[in-house]
Amino acid sequence: MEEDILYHFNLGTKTHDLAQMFGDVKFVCVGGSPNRMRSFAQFIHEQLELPGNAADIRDICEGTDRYSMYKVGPVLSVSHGMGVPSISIMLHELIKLLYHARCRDVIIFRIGTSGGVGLPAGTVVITDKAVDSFFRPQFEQVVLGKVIIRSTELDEDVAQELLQYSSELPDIPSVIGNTMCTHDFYEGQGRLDGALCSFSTEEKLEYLRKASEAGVRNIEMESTVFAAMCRVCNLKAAVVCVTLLNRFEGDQISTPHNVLLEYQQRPQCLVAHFIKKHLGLI
Ligand code: R2B
Ligand code: URA
Repeated sequence: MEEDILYHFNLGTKTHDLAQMFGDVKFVCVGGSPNRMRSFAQFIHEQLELPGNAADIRDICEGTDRYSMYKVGPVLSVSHGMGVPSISIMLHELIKLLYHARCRDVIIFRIGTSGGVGLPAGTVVITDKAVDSFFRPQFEQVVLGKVIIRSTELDEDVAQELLQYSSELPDIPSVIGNTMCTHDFYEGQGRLDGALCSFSTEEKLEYLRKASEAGVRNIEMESTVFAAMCRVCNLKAAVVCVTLLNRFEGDQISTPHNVLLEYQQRPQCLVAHFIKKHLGLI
């Protein structure tokens, strides 16, 4: 293409020097909420002891309200919204951005929240395989009216390394397990508390038991397409999500706000530790 417009980022190859802006990126962290990804960028700024004021970090995508993007040294922090369609649009443009910027040896992390399957709230799940609602390690994409199936295996070494680092940090209980990705937060995740509910409590628990038997430790809404797209594009990828509740015990997120905030910092601390290790800072 003579010009590539990354429409949802409000960036383009003719309007921006992407190699100059992003050429030194080595780590990309993506997560659902724009505010959380801003806090993460500020946290990384402090952790890497970079010059300047962390509070002054600018949203590179301020020209659009679809996604937010912050760059701190070699780390790019990008929001992706909720659900497969939202993250997949973002990933198309992010992967093209990394290509245009001629980035090499990038590791990408999704840091997020999830519902736990038989784990206490606050546990960090490092994803082994991302599975769909039938517990299959695959992502189905409809292309030109036909279903294309892509594998959702993630980088095993990065996952093991993250697990090792979690044991070096206080208060980050972590496990490696499968992550189920659904297309809905309510019925799609077996919740009884949505506006619609077509099943009984017993049926819900039976489904969660089957998920658990298939190695599923948590449920969220983006991991399969994230894993599939990164794999096809040869990007080393990991998914690190904290559980906000144990779904065998309930559906509502009733944990106090300050506790939820602390939980959400756990994947951030773990990934920051990984980055610092890789940069030789610790
Ligand atoms: C986790 O949390 C969000 C739903 O509350 C969704 O984006 C996800 O994967
Ligand atoms: N995010 C989800 O997708 N599910 C939960 O239960 C909690 C957070």
